[in-house]
Amino acid sequence: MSVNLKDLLIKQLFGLINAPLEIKKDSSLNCHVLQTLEKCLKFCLNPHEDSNDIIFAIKFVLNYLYDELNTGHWSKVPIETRQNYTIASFVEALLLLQLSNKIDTDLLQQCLKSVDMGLLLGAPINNNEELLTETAKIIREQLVEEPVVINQANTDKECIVNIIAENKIEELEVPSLETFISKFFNPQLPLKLKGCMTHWPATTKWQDLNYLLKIAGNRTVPIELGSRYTDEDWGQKLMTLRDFIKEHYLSEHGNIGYLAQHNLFDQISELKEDIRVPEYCCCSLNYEESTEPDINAWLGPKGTVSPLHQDPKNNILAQVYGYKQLILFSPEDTPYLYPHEDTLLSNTAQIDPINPDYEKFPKFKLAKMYKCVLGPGEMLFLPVKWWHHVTALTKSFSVSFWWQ
Ligand SMILES: O=C(O)CCC(=O)C(=O)O
Repeated sequence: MSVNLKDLLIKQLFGLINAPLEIKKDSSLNCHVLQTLEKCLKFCLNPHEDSNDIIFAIKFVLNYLYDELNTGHWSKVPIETRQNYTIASFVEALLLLQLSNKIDTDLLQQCLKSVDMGLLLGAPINNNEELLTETAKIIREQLVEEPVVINQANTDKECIVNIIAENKIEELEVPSLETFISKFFNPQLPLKLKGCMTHWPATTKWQDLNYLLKIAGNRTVPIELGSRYTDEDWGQKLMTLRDFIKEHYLSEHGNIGYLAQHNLFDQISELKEDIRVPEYCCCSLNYEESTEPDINAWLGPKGTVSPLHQDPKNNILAQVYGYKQLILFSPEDTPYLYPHEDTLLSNTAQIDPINPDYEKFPKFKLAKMYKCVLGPGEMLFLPVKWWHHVTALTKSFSVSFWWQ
C-alpha cells in the first residue's frame, strides 16, 4: 500500500468532521486528562514534527476514560465522559494513520479496533453523529478478508429435537395489521409469523459467512462466553467477529460463545441495509410513549441458551437462518416460575424448563408451557413480559426488535 493511501484516508477522515470537535466539560474527570485529550486533538488537526509522546498520550487518555466507563453502574456514567471517549477513539485512529510509515493490514486493524471501542462504549457527538460509523466504513473498505470454506446448512434438520408441542403457539402467514392488532397485539398473545421476511436481503446474503466476514470480520464485538448467563463461569469478551467465528462459531469443540443482544446494526450500518423493521412494530399500547425499536443481533453456534427470562418491551424475534427452540410462559404464570430475588436478575426465572427441579420448585407444575421451533424466515411475536427460554438447535442468526 502506498503513501498516497495514507493521505487519502486522512483526507477522507477529516472530510467526516461536520462541525468542530469540542472536548466536553466533565467535572467528574481529572482536568489533566481533558487537557491531554485537547493536546492530542490539536496535534492531529495540525500535526508537527514533535510527535514523540503523542500516541502514548492518547493511549493514556483512552485507558483513563475506559476505567471511568467501567466503574459503577453504566446508567450513571455521564454522557460527556462517553462523548469524550468517542472523540479520543477518533483521534487515536487518526493519529495512528498520521504517524505511520506504512499503512498495512495490521495498522488498519488497529485503527478499526479504536473506532469500534468508541462505538461500543462512547456516545454520539452532536452534529457529528455518524463520525465513527463512517470512519469504520472507510477503513474497512481497505481491508481484504481471507475467505473461509464451510457448509453452512450442514446438519440443520438433524438437530431438531424436543419439539413436541405442549401448547402450540398460533401461526399465521403474513397476517394483516388489523388481524395482528385485534387478535394478538391488543390481547398480548404470542404469534408465529410466517412469510414476512422474504424481502430481507439478509435471508440470502448472511447464509454466506464470507459475506459477513467481508463486511464485519475485522470489527470488534462483545461475545458472551459460557452456555448461559446465569452460570458461575459465564463472562464477556471483546473480540473481532473473525476470531469469534473461528473460535466459537465454526469450532465444534470450542467454548460456547454467543454474539448476543448486541446492536450490531448501529455499529455496522452496511448490515442494517440487509434487514427490514417489521411493519407490526408500528403498533403501540400507548402511542405517546412509543419508540423506535431497539434492534439486536444474536449470532451463535448450536447450543447457545438464553435462560428463562422476560423483557419489558414487545419483541419480534426474526430468524434469519438456523433453528431455535422457544419455550414460553404467560406473565400470569410468574409465581410458578420462581424469579430470582436479586434485583439484577429479577427478570430471570430460577426454574430451568428443560430440566425442572420439581422438588425445589413444586409450583412449576401449575405453569402452562408453550413451545415452538423458529426456522429460517420465521418470526415470533413475544408480547411484553412473556417469559421465554431460547435454545439454538443449529448455528443460528436472529434479529430482535424490541419496542413499546
Ligand atoms: O435468541 C436468544 O437467544 C434470546 C432472544 C431473546 O431473549 C430476546 O430477543 O429477547
